[in-house]
Amino acid sequence: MRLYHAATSPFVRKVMVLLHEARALDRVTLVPASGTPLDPGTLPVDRNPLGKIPALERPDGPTLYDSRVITRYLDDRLGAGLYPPAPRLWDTLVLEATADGMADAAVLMRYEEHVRPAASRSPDWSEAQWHKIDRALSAVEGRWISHLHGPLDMGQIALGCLLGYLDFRQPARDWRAARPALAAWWQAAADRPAFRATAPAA
Ligand SMILES: N[C@@H](CCC(=O)N[C@@H](CS)C(=O)NCC(=O)O)C(=O)O
Repeated sequence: MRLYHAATSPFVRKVMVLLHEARALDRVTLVPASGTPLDPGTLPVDRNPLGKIPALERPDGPTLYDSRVITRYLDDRLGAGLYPPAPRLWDTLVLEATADGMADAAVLMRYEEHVRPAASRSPDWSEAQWHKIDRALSAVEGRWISHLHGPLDMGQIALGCLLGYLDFRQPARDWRAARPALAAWWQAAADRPAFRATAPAA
């Protein structure tokens, strides 16, 4: 299998953490890819018409894309056990969707602040993306802490990837301030070898 990869992407990191946890890194060749909506660069637009990574070339069918599709596929193929049976599955999927939604907002902020030409940037629009993240982090602090302390699943992994991305790209925003339980969870979880080996780097 070939994974289109960038070390800064929170979505690619989800796939990499899964591969580490499943001890299956040797099953995938990493293909460096980078670009933006304004300049797709080496993003695999011929493999994913949306021009986004991660994308996974596989031997048994067309290229897969969207991190949630790839992680479901690899979990099934590798028997990683990171999607539990229902009914816990529904919580895992909602947590993963919440974390991915925050990552979408954080990536849009990054594009707004660093890719869009300076003259047409909108601080209000960026701030509106941050509000989504802020609201969702408070929802996690309010209702997801007991799930976070259960068995490792893709919801927790997606959340860790998002929190790592916030520390990497938005260090001035103190997301920990009013969220002591979430901060404590991430401090411990970030020490897992799979998270340590995949921390974002410029
Ligand atoms: N929903 C997608 C989001 C992937 C995504 O936004 N990837 C970013 C990198 S972090 C990207 O490829 N951006 C290029 C673009 O938007 O043109 C997923 O879960 O895979």
